[in-house]
Parts: sequence; C-alpha cells; structure tokens
Amino acid sequence: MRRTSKAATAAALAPLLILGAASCNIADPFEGYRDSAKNLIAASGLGSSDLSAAGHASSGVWTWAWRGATDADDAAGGFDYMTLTPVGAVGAGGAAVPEGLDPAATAYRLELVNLMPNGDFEGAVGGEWAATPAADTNTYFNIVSTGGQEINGKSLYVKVTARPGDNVRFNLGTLADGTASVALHTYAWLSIVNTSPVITYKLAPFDDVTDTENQLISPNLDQFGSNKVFKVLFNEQLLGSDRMALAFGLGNTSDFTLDDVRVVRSDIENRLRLLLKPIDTSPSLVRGYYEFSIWARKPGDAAFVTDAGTAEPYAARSLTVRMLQLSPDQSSAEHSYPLDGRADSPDWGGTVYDASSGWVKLVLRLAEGGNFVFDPRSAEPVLELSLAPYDYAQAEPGVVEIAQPELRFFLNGY
Ligand SMILES: [Ca+2]
Repeated sequence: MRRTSKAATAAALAPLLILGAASCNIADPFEGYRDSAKNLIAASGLGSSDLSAAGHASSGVWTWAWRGATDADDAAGGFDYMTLTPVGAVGAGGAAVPEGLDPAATAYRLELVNLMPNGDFEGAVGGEWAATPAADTNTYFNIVSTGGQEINGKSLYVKVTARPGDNVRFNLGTLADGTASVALHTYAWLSIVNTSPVITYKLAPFDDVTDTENQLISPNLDQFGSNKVFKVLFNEQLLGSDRMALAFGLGNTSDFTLDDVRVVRSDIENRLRLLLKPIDTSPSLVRGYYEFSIWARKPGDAAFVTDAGTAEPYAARSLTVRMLQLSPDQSSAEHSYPLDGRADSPDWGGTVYDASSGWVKLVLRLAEGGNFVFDPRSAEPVLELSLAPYDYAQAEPGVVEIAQPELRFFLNGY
C-alpha cells in the first residue's frame, strides 16, 4: 500500500478549488465528497453486469475476472465456472432486514461451481469411478453409510489390494467442464479422507491399466477434525492428452473412505469484479480513502462442508473482499471474511452481524495510513472491486448470498 498524506487528497481536488474561486459563484470544491454515507457505485448494483466473454473487461458493470483467460475455451465463453443468480428482494414476504440493508435490494447467489460430479456420494456413483480388475472381490468401491466408515452421510469406500496394477480410478473426463479441457488446465482436488496412511495414486489413461508411465504423486494431507483433507493439484505437466484418470492404488496398503470431493480450476481468477474508471462513479473517483462493503449470508439450502451429513450445495465458508488500485502501481486492501463462525481478526474494517436475518455486512477499508493515489483523470479503469466466495488461501466450491455492494469515500480519513 502506498502511503501518502491527506494532503494528497486535497491536491487532487485543487484544480476544482481554483475553478470555484475564479467563478462568481463560490462553489464548494468538495461538493459531493463530504458525505461519507453516499454510495458511489449506486448505479452499479449487482444487476448491472455483463457476464459474457466479450464483456469481461467492461467497466462500471460487474464481470467475471476469469473470462479473461487466454485459454481458447475460456475466451469463447465456455463453461460457467462461477454463477451469479438473482433470488429476489431481501425483504420479500416481510423477511427481517437489518438496518442499512435496503429491503428492496435484490439478493444474488454467488457460486464457485464444484466441477466434481456426485462428489458428496449422497446419490449413486455414476460412470466416473471404476475398479480394476473389475468384479474383483479384493479391489472395489461402494457407497457406505454405516459401520464407522462413513464421514459425512454416505461416503465412498475404496478397497485396493497391494497387487501391482490394481486400482480404483476416477475418470477426469467426467469433470463438469468437459473432457477436452482437462489436459489444458490446472485443477485443485479437495476431499476428506478418514485414513492416516498416505494414499498414493497414479495418473493414467482411464481405459488402460497397463500404462507403464504412471506417475506417483504424494498428496497433501491436513488434519480436518477426526479426518484429513486430501489435496492435490493436477495439470498438463502431469496429464498428457492420454492421461484421463486419477487412479488410487499402486502402493495403497489399506482401504480408505472418501467424501465431499470438490474440484475447482486453480489457474484462473475465480472472482466477480467491478472495474471502475473515475467517471464510472458518482461523484467520480478521486484520490483518497475508500470503504467497500457487501452484505452476505449462507443460503438456506446450503450446508458447510464441515457440517455433519453434508450434501451439496456447499455453503461458502469465506467471502474474500478486495479493493485493488490498478495504476500507477497495484496496491490493494483485501480480507477473507469467515462466514461459518470461525474466529476472525481483520486488520481493517470489520463486520456487522444481524442474528435475526443471518445477514452480515462485511466492511473493508484501507490499511492505516494508506490511500489510493490513482490518476483521477484517467480514461482507463483505476480501481477494481472484487468478491470471491472462498478464502484466498484455498479456493473451494461454495455458494453465498450477497446484496447491496457499496463504495464510500472519506474526505478526511476514516
Ligand atoms: Ca457424503
């Protein structure tokens, strides 16, 4: 964060001051900038959006940052890795609405889509899994819900012998964004496993278990309550065009249970953003102190992956809020606000929680002593506001309801 004195704000407004003094009517040079309650982006509500590939770089409307990827199938629009869906006025039907949130404001579901089909195993497993050799009583998988093997409700129980070549595979071609994409992208796979032994696995052609070029990769295992989080990245370096499966085996010496599999692209910017030129706001952007806020809550039909018996959709466990100055250099304020009750200690801003409605206002401010120093006469975007329904430390699928984004200016500091 560039640190400049409050004099910088006054300097930015100096031309206005001179103009005002030269005219017969002495105008207030800070007209429009004194009211720190004014929402500068009132004209850019969440309904003002262009989520198309062509519109991804538009300013003054909400766009998908990930639409700008150079990958051909992203540029063409391709798969919707995130969705933004209106769900009606926050005060519809006389619903409780906290002070400061307009009952007429439209709430939207913001979701980072889970690319893993049937990853909660609460339904039947489709064609995405297979055991080799098939119909072998020593190597197999099935869905379990009792017996101490289950994790969240129904789980996938995997049994693999120690015989070379035996494995239980997941067909990467069944990921939601399609077979052709897999070898071109980088993905993060997250799941919960119940075992402490290291699970080794190979990447292999889905239909060819005799492949001798299998690669062993050690996944990351983090403690997750009484279970562990199994994490792995896979990309084109690991996946040739013929490598279309994750195969669990080749060194597995014990059975294990898997649940809540979540897969996301880790090579794109999974964010909803609002690019702003100075003239896109009212009043226009000038150098100084800003506050960006958004209301958020857990959708009623979603559950945190940490909840017992979790079924999809997963509720976003965090919402990352960011203000990014784009020029003359990049500086930002950002915070990943937990939405699931985890402790939080933001450096700046804070939250206002309304227990009766479940809405929480997430308030982001610049760090102490920092302000934005962009050129207020720029014809290009100088500021980007963005929202991501996960913690920046680890993207994971999830959905959150959001409403009423606001950008405020503080003439004399916070
Ligand atoms: Ca489950």
